[in-house]
Formats: sequence, C-alpha cells, structure tokens
Amino acid sequence: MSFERMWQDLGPVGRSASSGGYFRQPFGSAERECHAWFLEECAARGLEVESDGNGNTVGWWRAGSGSSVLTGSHLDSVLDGGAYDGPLGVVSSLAAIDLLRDRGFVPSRPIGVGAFVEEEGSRFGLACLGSRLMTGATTPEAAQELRDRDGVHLLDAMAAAGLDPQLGRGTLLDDVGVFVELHVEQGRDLVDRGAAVGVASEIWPHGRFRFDFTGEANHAGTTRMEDRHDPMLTYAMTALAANKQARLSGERATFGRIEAVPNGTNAVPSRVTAWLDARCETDESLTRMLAEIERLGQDRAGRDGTALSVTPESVSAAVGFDADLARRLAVDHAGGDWPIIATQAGHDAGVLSAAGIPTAMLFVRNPTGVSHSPAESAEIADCLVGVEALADTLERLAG
Ligand code: HGY
Ligand code: MN
Ligand code: MN
Repeated sequence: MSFERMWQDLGPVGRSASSGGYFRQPFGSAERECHAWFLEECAARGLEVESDGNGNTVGWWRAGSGSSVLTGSHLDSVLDGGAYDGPLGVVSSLAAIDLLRDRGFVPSRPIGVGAFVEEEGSRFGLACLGSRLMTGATTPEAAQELRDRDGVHLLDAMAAAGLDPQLGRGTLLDDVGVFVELHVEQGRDLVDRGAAVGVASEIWPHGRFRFDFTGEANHAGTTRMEDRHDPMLTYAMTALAANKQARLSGERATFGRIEAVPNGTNAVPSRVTAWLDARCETDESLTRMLAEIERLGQDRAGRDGTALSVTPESVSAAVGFDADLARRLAVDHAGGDWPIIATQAGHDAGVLSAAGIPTAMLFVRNPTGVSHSPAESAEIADCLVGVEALADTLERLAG
C-alpha cells in the first residue's frame, strides 16, 4: 500500500527534534516542502495540478465528465502539532486514488485531491484561510490585512515563498459537485465506540477572540498590592471565569496563547494580550458564553482599575453536514455501519459546506483522542481502513 511509503516520506518534514511535534506554518520552509512533496506525488500519478492565487492546490484525475468529486485536506499544522491533523487526509486521498486504480475503477466524473493552505490559522490567525478565500467567505481585502506575529503581511509571506498571490475565489471549486474530507478524529468518540471509521454530522460553532487587558506598569517590589492596576490579575481572573463558564455549560473555553508587555520578571505589566478559543453547541450559546466571559472580565477590570477590550479574530458558525450524504456514506459496509458523530474541531470541509457544496467528513480513530499535540496518534491499521473507506466513498460518489 502506497500509504506507508508516503507517510514515511512526509514524517520528518517540519518535525521538531526536541518535542517530536510539527511546525509546518504556512509559507514557511517545512510547509513549502510538504507542498512540493504533494506536487511530486500528484505528478507521479498523472494528476493534473491546478493552483489558485491563495496557495490552495488540487491534483485532478481527469476522467468522465460532469461535476467533480473533491477530496483532500490540509498540510499545515498548529505550533508543535501532531503528524495526522491534516496530512492524514491528503496522504489517504492519494493512496485511495492508487487503490481505486488497483481495483481497475474508472471514474465517471473527475476526482480531485486538494491541499488547502493555512487551515489552522496558526500563522495569520484566521482559521481555514485558504478555503475561506476560495469560497469567498473571506475577502481578499480582509485577508491582505492579516499579519503574523513578526508583523509580516500575508502577501509578503506568500511572495517570499515564491508565490504570486492573487487572493480571491479563483476557479478551483468550479464544477465541484461534492467534497469529502478524511481526517483523524480529534477526540475519543470512535475509540469509545470501538469503531475505526466514522462520518461527521456537524461542527460546533467556534471562534477565536483577542482579549486586550491594559493596566499600569510599575515596580514589582515597591508597589503595594492595593496600589496596583495589574492586567495580569484581570487576565487570570477572566481565564478562571471562562473555565468555569465552559464547565457549567459542558462546552469549551481555552486561553492557550498569551503575551505580556514588557514581559519583565520584576515589573507589573502594562498590558496583557490573551486569545480565547471558544466552542459551543449552538451559535446562540457561543454568543451567550462570550458575552458572559466578557462581562465577568469587565467587572474584574473595574475592580482592578484596568481596562479590557475584546476583538473577534476568527468566527465559524455552526455547520450541519449534508445529512442524506452522511447517511448514504455511513451504511452498508463490511463490519457494519459507520457511526455518525459531531465534532468540535473546525475543518475546511466546514467552510465548503457553508459555501453550499454538499460535503461529508470521514473520521479515522484516534486511540487517545489527543490532537494539536506531538502525542497525536492513529494506528497504521486504522489509517489503512481509512484509505479503504475513502476509496469506497469515492467509488460511490464518482462511479
Ligand atoms: O482548531 C480546529 O478546530 C482545527 O483543528 N483547525
Ligand atoms: Mn485539521
Ligand atoms: Mn487542527
């Protein structure tokens, strides 16, 4: 099976020797090496490569006629991420093409394997940037304002990587009739059910919000506690409040990223910036939870003599995948029907579904459920079951 050879090829690219995690940020050297690898694998299969001005690429198996079947995923990672989140979908798509050809299958419709750029938003802060630009969910004007943590603008980063950025819809999705993304599960639903493969029903609404806490810089030793206006304290109490809100509602709230200015050991900071990742069951409950966390933060700021402003940076509405398509793909398999499960993780599939393209997701069992971590894993046997499942799905859709 070509899967294992491709998986080994890709394994070392962008992996940290110290943590074993991946740093494949968009338009950086590791991610560009992954992209070059993808182009080689497409060429080796005679897939006709088409790229748009956003950095997205599709390898087309031109066969048959009519609307196409698109599969694929992303090659970029979060900071210090796992090996599977994204690349499993791309490698499995290429291996599924190989399997279909081994079976002598000839599609009645074109089949495309996509690699979408900056799905994680780990460099420019907006999740699924490539697929949002491709579908028009984000405008070129908004995207070109995005900068990374070093202040590098998106267009400059793309040009520095040798691309000729032409942001916007492009033609990659023209005539795409259906999209199926295979992805490692980022949770324990399948392992708890004893199932190797599952189908997605929905993606919870989620968002990323920047909390700017401002206070008064001062001496850490000579300033009495009651005389301080300490934004770190306001942040800490807000983080506790967010955690409590999510626990109470059974939803998700995470402050995973923080910057303190001047970040000195012996000074009360003047400013603390922290990013909240919030995920809720409905759009309304996401709005409600954000409002409550902001209210509690403002209340605390009032007591600390600090100030708080909250800025949404990336918001994704609830996604309900095509239920008929999900049911159709989930049934009649050797070993029984695949479970249809929800996820709290965002995906390019969510963006294409929101753009009106009939979309499905296949999940592959993750034995620990851990993701966005070097510890992310999947058994090779389950990965190969996933390739078979994707090949069966593509055969159903493009037969
Ligand atoms: O953050 C997410 O939900 C996804 O892994 N990009
Ligand atoms: Mn992903
Ligand atoms: Mn991810």
